[in-house]
Amino acid sequence: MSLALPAVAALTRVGSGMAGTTAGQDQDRADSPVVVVANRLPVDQVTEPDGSTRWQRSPGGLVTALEPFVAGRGGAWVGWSGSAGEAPEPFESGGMSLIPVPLSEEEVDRYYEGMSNASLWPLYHDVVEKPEYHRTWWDAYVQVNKRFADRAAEVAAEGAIVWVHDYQLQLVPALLRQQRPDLTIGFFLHIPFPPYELFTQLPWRSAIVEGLLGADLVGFQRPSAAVNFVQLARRLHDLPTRSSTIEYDGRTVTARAFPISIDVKAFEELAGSPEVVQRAKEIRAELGNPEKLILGVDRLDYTKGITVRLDAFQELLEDGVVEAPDTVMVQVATPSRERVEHYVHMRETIEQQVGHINGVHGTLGGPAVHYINQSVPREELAALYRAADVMLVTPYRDGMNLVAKEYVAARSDLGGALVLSEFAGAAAELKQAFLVNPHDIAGVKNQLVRALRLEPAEGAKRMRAMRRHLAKNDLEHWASSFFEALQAQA
Ligand code: ADQ
Repeated sequence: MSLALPAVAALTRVGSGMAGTTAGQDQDRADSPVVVVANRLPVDQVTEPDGSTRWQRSPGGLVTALEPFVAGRGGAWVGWSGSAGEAPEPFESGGMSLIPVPLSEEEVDRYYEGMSNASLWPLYHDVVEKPEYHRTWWDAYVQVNKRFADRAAEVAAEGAIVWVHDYQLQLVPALLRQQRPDLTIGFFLHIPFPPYELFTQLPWRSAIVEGLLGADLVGFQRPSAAVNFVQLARRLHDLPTRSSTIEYDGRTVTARAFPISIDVKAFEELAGSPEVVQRAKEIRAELGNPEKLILGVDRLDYTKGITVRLDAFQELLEDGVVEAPDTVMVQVATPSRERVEHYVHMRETIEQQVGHINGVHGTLGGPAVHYINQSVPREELAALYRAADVMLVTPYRDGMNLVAKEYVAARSDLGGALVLSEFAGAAAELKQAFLVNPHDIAGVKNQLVRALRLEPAEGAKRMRAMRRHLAKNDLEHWASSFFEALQAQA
């Protein structure tokens, strides 16, 4: 990577001063020239068989993307460890200073599961489920955002670049700027940003907009989300705006799209390895060598439209257009947010639907839908992508959807077909997919049938075009273009 980030002047001090609760500015300021602020640290705590614990790098793509910009530059990452209670002392890992932020049990309930995942998440995803608004949740959100901002203010060097991530931390940019006007602050929203008409139902709408306006650069997944934000600043706060800038408090805030991606090369290599290709064959054999294999892979979330694809498949079975076990579906759904009520209900609905389809259309030892409510290793995921004839990605609304990109990256054999919701950010890029409106069940069925009957030559043409786009727009491109744009604001 050829970025001219601020030179690393000194090693980061990670000491008791930083672990303290006071901002400790000036005499106690640490000196990280680059600071990432995200809800979670880039490591997970694992417990060994002997009961001892250690930190392990999280498997997520975000860590891979940001590490080169943070590690080795004396950079720091501020985040929650994932467990309620006291936070561990700051520590070094992978060349970064990790600065844990504590969350109490009550804050996990109110800030994380409440305000973040039961208010903001559904509101920002087109109100697919009804958001709940509670003042106690909001108070906790403000309190926790303040804590994250305080930590970042403590570790950032004079004139440092700070990159804040996602909907859990939308107040951090302004709270940080209040303490540290010398910083260049970027914010990236991984999920959609709703239009004015939806956003304004939020009782604390002004505070959120002001929180985000604390940043110099606000990044979104899609251009339309950036437009929504600029419009909101104009209509709600009467601020002067241009197409992608907002004048606020004597500064110019830029709002732009930076579509996130995956480590395309790494995924392609994994999926093309002899072991994974062999495993793909085994998977098909284990499923009884069906003629057609349809695949869904998601975090178990109501935004992902898992019931849409089950409905479409069920109707095609009922119509006699497809037959099990010649055509089978595999749905892998990682358990997620299991303490939030909407998620408990959704899981029951999906399990009932799978049971119904298999009861009516399955045979002994030959179900029509294979449902796996587990997280699967990357190798197995890659093998599933290689084995699938049709990948069904049908979210009602999704910031990007990395599964769609992983599927395309995995298909270096140019096989397979992607059915993709037009409401996923990925649809703006993967234009050769079979695009669907997940609210239109007849349309989903039609496109699914087209994808199942796709001629190999036509499929290869579509796949090649999508792969060409991805090769140029990978995760490194995303991270470096955001950092470059942020530096230009400095
Ligand atoms: P998510 O909503 O979590 O991310 P997504 O982009 O699809 O959604 O990423 C999910 C990741 O989890 C993928 O890398 C996928 O491989 C993995 N995964 C899913 N199911 C799995 C399983 N059963 N086993 C193992 N791995 C599994 C949020 C936003 C998205 C946005 C990303 C990144 O909601 O819109 O694309 O952040 O910005």
